[in-house]
Amino acid sequence: MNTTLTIALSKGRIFKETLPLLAHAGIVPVDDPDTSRKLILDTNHPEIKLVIIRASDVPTYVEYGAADVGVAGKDVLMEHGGDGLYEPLDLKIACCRLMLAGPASGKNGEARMRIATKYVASTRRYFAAQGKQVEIIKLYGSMELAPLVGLADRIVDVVDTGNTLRANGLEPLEHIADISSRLIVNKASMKMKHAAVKTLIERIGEAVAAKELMQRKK
Ligand code: PRT
Ligand code: MG
Repeated sequence: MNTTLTIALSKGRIFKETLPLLAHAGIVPVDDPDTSRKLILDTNHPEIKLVIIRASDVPTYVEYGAADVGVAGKDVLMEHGGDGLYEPLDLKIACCRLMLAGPASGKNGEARMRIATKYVASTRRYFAAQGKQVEIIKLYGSMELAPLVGLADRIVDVVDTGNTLRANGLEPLEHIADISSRLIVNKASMKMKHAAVKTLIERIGEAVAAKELMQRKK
C-alpha cells in the first residue's frame, strides 16, 4: 500500500503560517521554499512530501489526487467551486476579507457597474444574489490599478490591512465574505490513506485550537 502523503502549499503567507501547524503534527520541511528552487520539498518524514505551487492551483492538485491534502484560501476555494474535495478544517490563518472597493470619490448608481477582479465566480454570485447586473472584467492581479486608469468602476479583491487600497485612493465599500485558509483533502486519499490523513487532521486541529487559546489569553 502507498502510504506516502503529499501536502500542497503555496509560497508566501500560507507557507509561513502553515509551518507552525505542521510542526505541531511533527512535520518539518528540510528545505525552505523561499530560498530553494525545488518544487518538491522533503520533510523529516521520508513518507511525507510538500509540493509548492501557485495558491490558485492547490485545489486542482488536491481534487485530482496529485496531492493528498493541501492548504488553500477560502477565496480560492470559492472560485474553484464544486464538491470535488473535503474541507475538514478551518486553519484560521492568512485571514482577510473579500471586499467590493472603489474610488473614495466614486460615482454612485451607475446603470451598469464595471467590476475588475480575479474572483469572477464570487463576484457574479454576490451581485446575482442582489439582483444587480454588473459587467465583470477578469484580471490576474493588481486589481487596484483598474479604477485608476478607467478600466473599471470598482474592484473585488481580498483586503487585509487596507493599506493597498488606501495607497491607491480606494476605499472598502461592501464586505462580501470573511476569508481564512482551509485544510483540504482528496476524496480518495481520505479513504485509501485514512489512518495517515486522520492523524494529520487531528494534529493540525489541535494546533489550531492551541493557538486560539494562546491568543485569547493575551
Ligand atoms: O501571488 P499569486 O498570484 O501566486 O497567488 P495569490 O496572490 O493568491 O497568493 P498569496 O500567497 O498572495 O495569497 C494566498 C492567500 O492568502 C489568498 O488566497 C488569501 O486567502 C490570503 N490572503 C490573506 C491574502 C491577503 N491576506 C492579502 N492581503 N491574499 C492577498 N492579499 C493581498 C491584497 O489583495 C492586497 O493586494 O495583499 C495585498 C496587501 O493587502 P493589504 O490590505 O494589507 O494592503
Ligand atoms: Mg499574491
